[in-house]
Amino acid sequence: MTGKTTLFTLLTGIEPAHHARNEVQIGIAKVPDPRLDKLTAMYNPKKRVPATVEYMDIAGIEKGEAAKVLPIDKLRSADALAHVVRGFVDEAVPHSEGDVDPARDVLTMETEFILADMVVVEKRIQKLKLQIMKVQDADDKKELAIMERCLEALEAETPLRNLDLSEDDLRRIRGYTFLSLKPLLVVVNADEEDSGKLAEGAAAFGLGDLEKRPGTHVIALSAKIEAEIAQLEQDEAAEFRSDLGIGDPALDRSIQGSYDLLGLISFFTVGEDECRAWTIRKGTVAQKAAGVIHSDIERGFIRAELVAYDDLMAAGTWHDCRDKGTLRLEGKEYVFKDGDVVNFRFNV
Ligand SMILES: Nc1nc2c(ncn2[C@@H]2O[C@H](COP(=O)(O)OP(=O)(O)OP(=O)(O)O)[C@@H](O)[C@H]2O)c(=O)[nH]1
Ligand SMILES: [Mg+2]
Repeated sequence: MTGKTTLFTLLTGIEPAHHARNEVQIGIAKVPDPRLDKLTAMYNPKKRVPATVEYMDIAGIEKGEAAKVLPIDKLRSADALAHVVRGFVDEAVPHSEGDVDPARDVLTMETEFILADMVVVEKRIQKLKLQIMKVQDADDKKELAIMERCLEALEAETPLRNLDLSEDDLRRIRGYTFLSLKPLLVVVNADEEDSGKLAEGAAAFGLGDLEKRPGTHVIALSAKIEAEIAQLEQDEAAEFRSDLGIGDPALDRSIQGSYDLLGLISFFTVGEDECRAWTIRKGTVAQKAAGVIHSDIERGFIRAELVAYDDLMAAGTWHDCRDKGTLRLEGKEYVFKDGDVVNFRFNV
């Protein structure tokens, strides 16, 4: 027990149901975004709609029993994994390894993911070899080469996300939903006593090296303290934080960390009815971004009328952006940037 459900409840507001140990709980967290707060203050809309991230809460495993209880299929369906590791000492809460050692526990879980991936890779390699003996197919050969690279990495206990795979390689193996390829958020659930170390982050908990790996992000927090803070009014909470020397809200950082790891960015729509953050992947072009709002807007796309968030703040109003020339008209191939404030022109 590391505090996964405690954290899940804090992030999503869903109280721990009395579900069976193997059942998976799903919940939605609102992505905190100070920019949306500013836009809401500017437009005073009837509705404020933040971006969201969906979390799944699963039961923890004991060492070596992963295949028995880890719901691998559920994990495979996720876009990223969050591993909550035990950093707090509490005799009353059982720990599968007996003592507290975040670095060891991260490795234990990683080994489970690597073993699960290895099974899939080995099967696939066998099948590909047989197929290639029958028919010399270029795509099969390419996939075999990638799979062999993957196997070599896994045998060296290296997670697949550490490999420098090309876009084309990734496309070819996407369907296998490898666990060790998924972006990983490690959350150290630290002891209340260590609140002074939280601001230092990963290094203070022996996870400094992990933080440097590709697709990996480490956050340290105390679920217990966060649960106490969640009961407080905003002013009190801020005071409590500064007394304990804890920086910005850890839950906000967890959600933002998830969002970044997933390669997601936000664009905004604004107006008197609604100010809203919309979620797209980095690299999404204007016409596709329009489709996130409605398929009609994508189909009938004419232009995106937009301004960068900072420019809108600097100018003060949409109208002033037009005067200053920071308001632009972009076509369907324009690549959206994080924080673009947009009004789509479309025709259906
Ligand atoms: N002292 C202390 N106790 C905590 C902390 N976080 C969670 N707990 C306690 O640890 C116990 C287990 O917490 P859960 O959140 O249910 O742990 P879990 O990881 O979901 O456990 P499993 O689902 O069984 O794997 C509860 O009694 C919590 O109150 C913490 O930061 N400090
Ligand atoms: Mg739980």
